[in-house]
Parts: sequence; structure tokens; C-alpha cells
Amino acid sequence: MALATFGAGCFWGVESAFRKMDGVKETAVGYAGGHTENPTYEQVCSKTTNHAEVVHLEFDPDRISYDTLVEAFFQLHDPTQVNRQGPDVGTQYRSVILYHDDAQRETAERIKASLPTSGTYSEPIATQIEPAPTFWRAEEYHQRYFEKRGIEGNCHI
Ligand code: MHO
Repeated sequence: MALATFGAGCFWGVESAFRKMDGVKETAVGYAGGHTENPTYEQVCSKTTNHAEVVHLEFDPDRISYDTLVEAFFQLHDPTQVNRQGPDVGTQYRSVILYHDDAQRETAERIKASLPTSGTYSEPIATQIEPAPTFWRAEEYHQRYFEKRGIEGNCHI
């Protein structure tokens, strides 16, 4: 199994989208990239810790490639929005790919660079590409949030 970590706005919808993909074995939502340990949702929402809401995936590289995951990541949110996704505003909603090795970094940079610079994306791509820091698992009620409630779609539908 391989790991992948993405931040693309409210983690409820991001987890829900990745869980539907064949080859994605396990998912967890959590926080990464801030400056405190084991943050709570309340602390992250207080905008004082600088953590991003992220989804952590275990995937089978024989069944799904990291390229496919990165392409899906770009499709499931608007990577031109800076520190926000729709109504959700703040650095916790930043667009970020947290790579686990050099091959992932190269893939993320290559796909980011290949995105069109007009049409769909009339603004620059804001996605940050950084080494994966500690992943802090979020509270249980955030895990598979939409699935538990029978909600389809993402946070803004
Ligand atoms: N708009 C949602 C975001 C939830 S999310 C887990 C809310 O304010 O509840 O950040």
C-alpha cells in the first residue's frame, strides 16, 4: 500500500470523493501543516494553528496510480482559489498536495504545470506542493461524515 495526502477544502467532501475510487483502500480525514500538536477541529477553525484540512489515503498502486489521484484532486476542487473553497474561507481550506516521496513530488509538479492556463483556469493555480508533515487524525465524527449521513456530493451542494 502507498500513501497520499491532499488538502482541497472541507475534508468531508474530499474524503467522500476519494473513497469512491477503485484502488483507494482506506481514507482518514485530519489536519496537517500547522504548528501545534494533535489539534482539535475547534482549534483549527479558530484560525490560530494554520493546519489544513486534509485527507490521508492508503491506495494500491497496482490498481490506481498516483497520477490518477492527483488528476482527481484537481478535478474535485477549484485550485485557483487561495485559502478558500467557495463559502469556506481560511488557510485551513488551502489547496495543497503533501507528497510522501520524490516521485510523488515530481508527479504533482508535472500535473500542476500541465493544467490549462485559460478557460477553466483563468486565475493561477494556487495549489501548494510540500513534503507531508505529521498527519493528525480528526475527531471520529468527521470520519466518513457524508457516508454516515447518506449525503452525496460535496460540501457546497
Ligand atoms: N461549511 C462547513 C465546513 C465544514 S468543514 C469540515 C461548515 O462550516 O460546517 O470544514
